[in-house]
Amino acid sequence: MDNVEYGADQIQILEGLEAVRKRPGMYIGTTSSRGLHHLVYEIVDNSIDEALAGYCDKITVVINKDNSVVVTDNGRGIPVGINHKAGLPAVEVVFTVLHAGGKFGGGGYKVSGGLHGVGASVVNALSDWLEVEICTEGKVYRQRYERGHVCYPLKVIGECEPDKTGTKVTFKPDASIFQETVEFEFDILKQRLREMAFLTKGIHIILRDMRVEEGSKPIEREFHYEGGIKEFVSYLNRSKTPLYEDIMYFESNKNNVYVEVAMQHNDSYTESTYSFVNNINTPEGGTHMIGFRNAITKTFNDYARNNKLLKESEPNLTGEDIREGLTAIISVKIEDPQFEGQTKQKLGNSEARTAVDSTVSELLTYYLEQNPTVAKLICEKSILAQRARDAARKARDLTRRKTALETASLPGKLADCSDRNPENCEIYIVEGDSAGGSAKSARSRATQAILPLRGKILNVEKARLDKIYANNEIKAMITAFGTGIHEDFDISKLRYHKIIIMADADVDGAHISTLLLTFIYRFMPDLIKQGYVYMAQPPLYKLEKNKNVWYAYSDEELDKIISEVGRDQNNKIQRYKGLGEMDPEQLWETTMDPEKRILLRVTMNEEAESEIDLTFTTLMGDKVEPRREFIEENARFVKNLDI
Ligand code: TSJ
Repeated sequence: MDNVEYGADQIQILEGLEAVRKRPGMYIGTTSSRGLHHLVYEIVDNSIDEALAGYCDKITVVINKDNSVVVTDNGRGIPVGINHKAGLPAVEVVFTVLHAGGKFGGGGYKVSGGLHGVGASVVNALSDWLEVEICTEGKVYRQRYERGHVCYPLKVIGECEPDKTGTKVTFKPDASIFQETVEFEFDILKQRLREMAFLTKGIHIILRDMRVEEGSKPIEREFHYEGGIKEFVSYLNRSKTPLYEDIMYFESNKNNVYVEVAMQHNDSYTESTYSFVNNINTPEGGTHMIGFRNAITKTFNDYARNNKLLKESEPNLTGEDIREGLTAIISVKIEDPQFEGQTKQKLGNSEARTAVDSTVSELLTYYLEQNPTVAKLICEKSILAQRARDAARKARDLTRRKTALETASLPGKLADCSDRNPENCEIYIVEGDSAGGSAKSARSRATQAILPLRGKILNVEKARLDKIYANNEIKAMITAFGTGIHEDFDISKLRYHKIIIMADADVDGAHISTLLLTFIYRFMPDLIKQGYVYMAQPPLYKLEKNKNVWYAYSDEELDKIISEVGRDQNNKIQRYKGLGEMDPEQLWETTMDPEKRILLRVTMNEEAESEIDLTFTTLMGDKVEPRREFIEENARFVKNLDI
């Protein structure tokens, strides 16, 4: 490297990037896999900015065999002219000066969020090497950096067609910084790039994975949504039944705030609203979300009153009533986003609230006037929700009063354990009476409680609250766990530190597990987030030979055991069709004995919370096709624990 002369400015530059390498966490949050993937988003954000400025409609992301990544766009190309303040080509400033972002070259401002507002220089500092190539005015320029250091001054390496322009950045993350992993995951990049494509209508984003066997074709996905967030809503509702065909779409651009909202109700009872600021998800919402909620509550109430859908004597619809079954995307783009709250994820800018509120109020009022059939459908659904909420409140008041009166009102079916220290205790949720019976006699009474559930488990995504609260299985779980639900949830009251779902190792069992997980996720998500929920792993096969017994938990394992003991007539292989086929002793030995069992902890990827949300929703929808997708992808959210 280093055939450049160093003046005071350059020394400062190097100190800046050295600081990034010393404390990478300060700049990218984490050096885990998540931080690694953020490097790609940061680079792609720059191309998205170019697209938002109107000069770019194609971005290609390639994962190379060596896990370096190439991001190419067909924008104007990072400016190569000398930046007078730094006395260096603008592109070199972009890559070597901290916080330079996209502000160089004049004109457009940086609207996309980037990672914590830092830019390409951070990616450069954290890369083993990085190369940038720019096509502009018939020439191809190149510069290379190693761990942030310039290898040679920007140079022309060839020619290109005179009207072709664009930027190509290749970088290889530094393994000494990303010590956990430097391997990119196709699915993680896919998820975020798809989201970026939804949020930037018209853009083509291509993701290509070259890490395939010699001779096979690379894996490639292209994301392109002419309808932008409107198509995002249609994607989120893909396995649901929409209440009406239209997807409402409202857009405005005033006072330096660009607002886009898309929404459609489905026939379910849960709300899925996702908000974004400068293409960054804001799971905790903020002013833009508040503006949206205000607007729809006010607008629908006005409409319902004006059109006599709500009688004068009846109370207003609440926001919750109106948002029942609503899928919505709120996307704002503002120049200087302020984030608040503990995790700095909540938008604070008040101009975002007024912009979203006025845009949605105005355009939704107009839409409802133009589309009375849709308006009526939504109002009627909201009124039903209002009634159900009322009934649910009464039912809930009843259960609350009950628990206050008789503290020990544990469900009759529960075979509780004797130990009173929750840390030692576990509860097995078992489907069916016969398996429940075996589990009861097999268990270790001191620490293992058994709750057998009968019949079909209610799908909480397809039932209203009043019905959910009336369901015996659900009531039994709520009282057994002890924590309460929703806003009453109190983890310190948890009665068992392991909640173990034990279901048959077949499709029905998987379905029951999912129903149970969906219930827990929707009503007490912290149980999952804090790692208290597990799945038992019953064996699939029993192999007996010469008085010896082996259990196999997968086909591969069975094959392995057979190859070890020899394949002959003495092998007696039994395939378990369900837990009920095991006697208590076998059930204990294979599935319940803490010394021998396999438990899977149910985890969720915090950053992909919305994705999990989708995954659960997908499975529970009524259309068949996406369900398979869930079962395959679900395996990723379940992590191996014991053994
Ligand atoms: F992050 C990055 F800097 F490394 C990067 C920037 C990476 C990639 C793949 C693309 C880009 C990028 C930057 N694409 N397009 C641009 N555009 C500009 O930097 C640019 C071009 C012209 C003008 C102008 O005012 O003429 C202004 C800007 C910001």
